[in-house]
Amino acid sequence: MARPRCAICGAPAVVYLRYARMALCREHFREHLLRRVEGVLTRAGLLRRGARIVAAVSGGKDSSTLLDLLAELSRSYGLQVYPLHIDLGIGEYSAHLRRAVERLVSRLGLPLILVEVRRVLRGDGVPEFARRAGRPTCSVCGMVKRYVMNAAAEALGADAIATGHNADDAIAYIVKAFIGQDEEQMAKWLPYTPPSGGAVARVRPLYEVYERYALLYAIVNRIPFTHEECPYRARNSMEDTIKEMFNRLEEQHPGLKIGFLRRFSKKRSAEGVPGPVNRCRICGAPSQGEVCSFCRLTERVYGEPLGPEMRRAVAEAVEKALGVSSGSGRGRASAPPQGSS
Ligand code: Q46
Ligand code: ZN
Ligand code: ZN
Repeated sequence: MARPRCAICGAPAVVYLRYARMALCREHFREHLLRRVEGVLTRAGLLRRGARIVAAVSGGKDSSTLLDLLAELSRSYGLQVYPLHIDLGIGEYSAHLRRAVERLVSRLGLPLILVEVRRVLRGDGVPEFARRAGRPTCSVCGMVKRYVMNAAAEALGADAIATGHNADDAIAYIVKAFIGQDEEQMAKWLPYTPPSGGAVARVRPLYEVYERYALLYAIVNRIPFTHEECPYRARNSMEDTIKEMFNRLEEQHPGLKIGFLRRFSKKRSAEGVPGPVNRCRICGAPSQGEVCSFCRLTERVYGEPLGPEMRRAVAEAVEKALGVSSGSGRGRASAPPQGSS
């Protein structure tokens, strides 16, 4: 059987996009994904020279693909992209992720903001911290990641934090929240969440990119990432089942997933999403209450609130990555010029 050819240039195709009824070569597949990412960034007002975006990179396929695409956009539009990796201290798994991220950023020529939670949590990784706190590992992990991401974005004076959530993730969280009739959770799953109550804006540039294409992109472009799964990841979760269900529906109705997300985001505005309203009186991070959850939990586990220390460690990691030294740990670090080609 003849190898399919790219619908645009006739070169050998690497992908057939059922929803667009189109085969594409490696170059045009890249173009296609770039247009999707550009669309989200444009609507969020972030596709402009000088926009500062912290890209959270875990070392998995989605965020690695995201960083590669954002690096390309930084070259064409003059965005300032800052990769942030949080070493969560989850044994060998974290070590693999970190190596993948280090290879990726060195290939892209970007400075990496690397935050190691063990350095602040008295030698503990997230699993030990969660065990001592008597809380589920993933909920503590999520809290730590949110805290560090926001602190890094604040130290940089960033306009937004970009995460690698893809279309399938967004659908799974939306449908799960719908089942629980949790309006607040549902409203969070838009491509862009504006800054609110001190929390830095969030953008999900892969919102319209299917999981399988994020993976394929990473493979055909030989992007360093790890296939390994976190040992704490729940098996057969409701999210996984929802993803399977929607993939079956997509088989029968190509384009259904993108259509669903577009209708969902059109109908809602993120304005109504309630963000944190206070600043933690201990560390100054945005917080729902008087003291933020990071300070509260670390105080309970380690006898003192570690928010100020974590914010200092994050600010130092930012300064180290940018090769600047402000000495203060607060405020806005300035960046070396990026992407002018
Ligand atoms: S890293 Fe952390 Fe995930 Fe591992 S402990 Fe759970 S939340 S599963 S995305
Ligand atoms: Zn082509
Ligand atoms: Zn705090």
